Amino acid sequence: MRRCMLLTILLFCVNGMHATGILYPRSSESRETLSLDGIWKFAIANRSEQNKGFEEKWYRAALQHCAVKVIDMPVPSSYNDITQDSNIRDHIGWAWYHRDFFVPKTWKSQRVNIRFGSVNYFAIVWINGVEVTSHSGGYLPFDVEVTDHLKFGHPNFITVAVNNTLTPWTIPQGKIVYHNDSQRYPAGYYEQQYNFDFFNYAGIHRPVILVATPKTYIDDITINTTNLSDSEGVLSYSVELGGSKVAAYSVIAEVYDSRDRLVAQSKGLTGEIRVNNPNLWWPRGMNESVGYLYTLKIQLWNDAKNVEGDVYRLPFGIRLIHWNSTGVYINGKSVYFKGFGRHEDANLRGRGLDLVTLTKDYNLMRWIEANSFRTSHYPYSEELMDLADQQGFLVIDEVPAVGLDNFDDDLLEAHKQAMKELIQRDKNRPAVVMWSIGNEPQSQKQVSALYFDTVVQLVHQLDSSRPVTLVLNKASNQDVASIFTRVTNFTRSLDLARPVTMVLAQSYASDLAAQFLDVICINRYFGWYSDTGHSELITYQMIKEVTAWHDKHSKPVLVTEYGAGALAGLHTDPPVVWTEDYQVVLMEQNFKAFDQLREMGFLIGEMIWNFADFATPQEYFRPTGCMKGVFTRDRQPKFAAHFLRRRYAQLLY
Ligand code: BDP
Repeated sequence: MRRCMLLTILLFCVNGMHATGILYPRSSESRETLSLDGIWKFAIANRSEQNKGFEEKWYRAALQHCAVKVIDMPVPSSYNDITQDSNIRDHIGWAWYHRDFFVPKTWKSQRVNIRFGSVNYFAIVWINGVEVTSHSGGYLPFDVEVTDHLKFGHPNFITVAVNNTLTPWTIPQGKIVYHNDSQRYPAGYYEQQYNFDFFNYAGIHRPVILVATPKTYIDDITINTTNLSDSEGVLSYSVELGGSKVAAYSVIAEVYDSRDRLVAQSKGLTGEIRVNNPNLWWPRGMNESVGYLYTLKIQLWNDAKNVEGDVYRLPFGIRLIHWNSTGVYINGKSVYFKGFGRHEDANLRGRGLDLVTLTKDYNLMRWIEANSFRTSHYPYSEELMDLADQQGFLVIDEVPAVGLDNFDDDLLEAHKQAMKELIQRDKNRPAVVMWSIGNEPQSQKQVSALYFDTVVQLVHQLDSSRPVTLVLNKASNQDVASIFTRVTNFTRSLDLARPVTMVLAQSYASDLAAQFLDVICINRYFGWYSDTGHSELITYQMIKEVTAWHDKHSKPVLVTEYGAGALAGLHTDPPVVWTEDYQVVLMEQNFKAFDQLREMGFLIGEMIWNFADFATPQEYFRPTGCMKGVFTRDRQPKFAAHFLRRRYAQLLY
């Protein structure tokens, strides 16, 4: 593990790698869980004293006994919006968390793991003053065995140092910019910049859970549907065990239906299971039965002693995906995605897991008759993904590789690691029907071709059962871009009174990544970022654009973003940008294009940007946030939501 503690703002550390599995903590007859969520103690390190916590070893004792101002902080939550203090909201660098906890005596004979759902971005964890693990990457779980560090039947304490600094080698990327202009900035002044528009919320974002298992334990489970016939579903499964006496145990695999009836079984670490007359997992709207889940019960058995060992129950669905040049198919039926780009974002808790917002969002997505969403622009919580499995939402599962720019080996390693961790976490989820390896990279750069080829190959190798995509937005290649910029500036210098426009139909020409993908996803803001206010061009431009991508690559195309900002309550007629009215007009014009493109046979979906308004960094063109939601940030419908609902209700597969 590489640790660069001193120069924290240049932090680019490699993960403390865990073994293999990262199974969600579930209790069973052999497993107990203990949540460490609640109010923790919290402090930030001052800008000028970033290393003080390490120098003074704040992890050796309770934070409230250290020379730092300590406040209460809920876990899970982002820390940014909890106080009135802009230093905390805009903090860059180290933040410290601490809490006490008690471990029952009965756990002494067990193996105990600690598991974090996610900490943004880099985390170091100490138990009772001893460092036990570290992790980089803000949106994926990590765990580590802590048995030897715990005091059973006694109080314990945990300290977590969190660093939100983004660098050119983190996923997503950012950079620390020093301002040397002494006329305007005091000496040493720096800021964090990043290539995306969502606020870089930080902290312990998802649950912290202690898990006690037997010493020989189930470390990982993989299950896949390999074949479907009218009367049978064929599954392949594999199990990985951990611990020292693995050889003493055999594995029993049993499949239960949703009413808890045993329907099939097998033995061994790997094997095939056949389920007669299976209830297939179907997404919303494609079948009367939606989101049907079975349970795979894996049980270890000690033959010599004739006793049961570890037991884990994994929900899974029986379904097959395939794809070709014009479509994606679930259980043989072609899919049309009608859904959203979203964010995990809510008032006060920022990006922290919030079951209230999460549940409300599913209610809204069902109300509006969506069937899908993309986890733009990072993996969402496992609690959220569970409901997608259960409610039959199709998910395009995205890593946090948003806006990638320089493509060097260190970045590639971090990107590959994030992909591995995402697939490890979500591989068994029926709702996940596509992997997205990123959003809007500079894919016109020559160097990006080899880079994305490598990432796609890795994903195919890790999981050949799902298509791979990357969300593209290239407008033109760099040379062309600079020529266009110069022509535009020149035109403006001749006539300031009129807007300058150009129809962007060449975007497909400059991109170098689409050739490696199974499905092409594109983001297009016609009538908003280009030809602002010219809604009459949208249908024409969208049809040209999508057709060009398909013609060039012979692959299905999905529009993953289109949309307009709208301030709830603002109206004009005729509509102008930023009003609710214009948002609806823009949608209407896009819908006309989508309808024609569907008839042409290769458009496989439309996802409006965004489900709800969300927080951004402070920018003069974003009034407190991105306002492209069809719902407000507190989940009330804009005019657009009703309009979208009418469309989604009529759109069939
Ligand atoms: C797209 C990005 C998305 C932004 C959106 C916007 O993918 O994250 O929020 O633009 O500017 O390019 O609203």
